[in-house]
Amino acid sequence: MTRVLRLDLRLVGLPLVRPFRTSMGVSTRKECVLVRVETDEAEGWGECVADLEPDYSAEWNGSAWDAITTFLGPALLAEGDASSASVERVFSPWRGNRMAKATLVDAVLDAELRARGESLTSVLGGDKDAVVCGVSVGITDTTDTLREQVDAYLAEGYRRVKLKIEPGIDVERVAAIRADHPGILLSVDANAAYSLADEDVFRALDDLGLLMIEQPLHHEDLVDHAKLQTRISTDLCLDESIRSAADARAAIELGSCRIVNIKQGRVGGMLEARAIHDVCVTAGVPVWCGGMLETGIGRATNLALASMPGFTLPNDTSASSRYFPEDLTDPFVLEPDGTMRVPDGPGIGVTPDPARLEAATLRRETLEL
Ligand code: SMG
Ligand code: MG
Repeated sequence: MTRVLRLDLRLVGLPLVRPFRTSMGVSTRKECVLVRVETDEAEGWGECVADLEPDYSAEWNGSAWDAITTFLGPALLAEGDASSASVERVFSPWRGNRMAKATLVDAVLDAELRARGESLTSVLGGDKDAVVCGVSVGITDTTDTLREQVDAYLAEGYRRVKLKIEPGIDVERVAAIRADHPGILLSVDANAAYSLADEDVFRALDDLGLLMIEQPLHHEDLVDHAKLQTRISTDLCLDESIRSAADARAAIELGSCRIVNIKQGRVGGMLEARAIHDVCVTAGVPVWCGGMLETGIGRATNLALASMPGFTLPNDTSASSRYFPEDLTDPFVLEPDGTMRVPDGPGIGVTPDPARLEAATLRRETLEL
């Protein structure tokens, strides 16, 4: 029996080292909700992957804050046995709000594992102590700027480059990078910016030897993705369209993708992420861990996820220095071989630096029993 005694919410803000432009717009800073849960046994941390605006998903920082303070947090405090075994049931009366739910699921799981002295990676059955890292490169003003950024990331050791694309800034750019680096693992991510009418773009991309094309079509679509997958040979990967293990099953059965990007924060937390992993492994579909520009808290959680056996492709788990002048935790670094070590301390294995956390805090609220 574990009781949750207290939830400390913070909205934190950090500058990004450089603007990150995608087909959805430009991010110049990171803001996210962090929750510290205190149980009668330990503390645990969870980071929400919602952003400043509801663009990547319908959730945003304001909705996540409200969902946690109005519904999810009070329900957790009222629950006699708030453990990873019960938390999904506690949240089941409310639909959606998966990013908000993930924050608390992950925090409760972290506290539970810290109390038991077990690491998240060991409990998930992780089979690697370091994971292979890729980097996601935003849309730039010019092809030369993109070239410079890609060259610098490759020099750091990243083992896969993912280029953000949008209609009009796609084939030519990607072809230029492919010409510069014929042998690298290269992929693209459209964040749902295209439709089936753009078949010419996909046919041209199909000739560039890409590892995958990520979320080319509408975020709620599975059927058109299945049609597109029959028309090109490059593997499609779904990100936004996969919100649950049920979505993953549907996408795989329909043939909408051959690869799945798992973001635990998008799907309601680590338990649902594990369920998606299991669906994909059973179906022989490779998975990898996506990123939401997380601080060190979310990064540690993601690294544990990416240590699971089905994660066989490079992950969007880049170094702290790729995102922030200064992270909230000790910085995560890229090893010279392009891997990152999976924390193996109790729980997610990291906590925020108190002074840096304080300096980054924009808003706070405490919920107590
Ligand atoms: O965390 O390295 C990261 C960012 C990876 O490209 C990335 N994320 O669609 O996969 C994606 C995007 C979502 C965030 S865009 C603000
Ligand atoms: Mg994506």
